[in-house]
Amino acid sequence: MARDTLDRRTFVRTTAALGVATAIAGCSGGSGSGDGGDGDDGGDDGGSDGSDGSDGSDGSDGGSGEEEYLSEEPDYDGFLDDANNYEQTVDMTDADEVTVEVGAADGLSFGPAAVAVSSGTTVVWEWTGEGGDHNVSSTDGEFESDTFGEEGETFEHTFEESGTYTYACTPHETVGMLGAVHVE
Ligand SMILES: [Cu+2]
Repeated sequence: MARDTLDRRTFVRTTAALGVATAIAGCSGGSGSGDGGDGDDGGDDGGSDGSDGSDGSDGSDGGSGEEEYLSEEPDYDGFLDDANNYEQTVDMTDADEVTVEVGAADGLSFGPAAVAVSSGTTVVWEWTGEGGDHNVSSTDGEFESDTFGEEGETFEHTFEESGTYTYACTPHETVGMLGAVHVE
């Protein structure tokens, strides 16, 4: 009996240690400030070790939470095919104001790269200071920021009309610094 318990505890501890090692290894890809951004590399092996109580209830109030994706991906006409940090469109249609990082993940990304908002929503792009000089330049010319490199700079645009808006960072457009806002 006693030994049985002990064995099980050892097993649990070993498993936990392994889980930690895996988590650490999983993070080592992207130097820093991982805002949940490690999702795109092989999240499907062994599935998101929820281990330490990341219950987050049904929350969306803390910010650092799980991202919800649109159930049906908008048609970006291939624009985001080479976009860094893009996997799916993050559903932020409940928010009045949405922040997108400029210089997310590896520094040459928008974060989230694709976001869905409701019409009337203001999107605030906020520079992280990573990756050099960036701007936000819409494909159809509807909005364009200045070019900044410093952390904390911001640019905003309010999307009144539904539709799909694509944009790029002009200096890094050719290396995949692309983004989109889908307005519902
Ligand atoms: Cu850039």
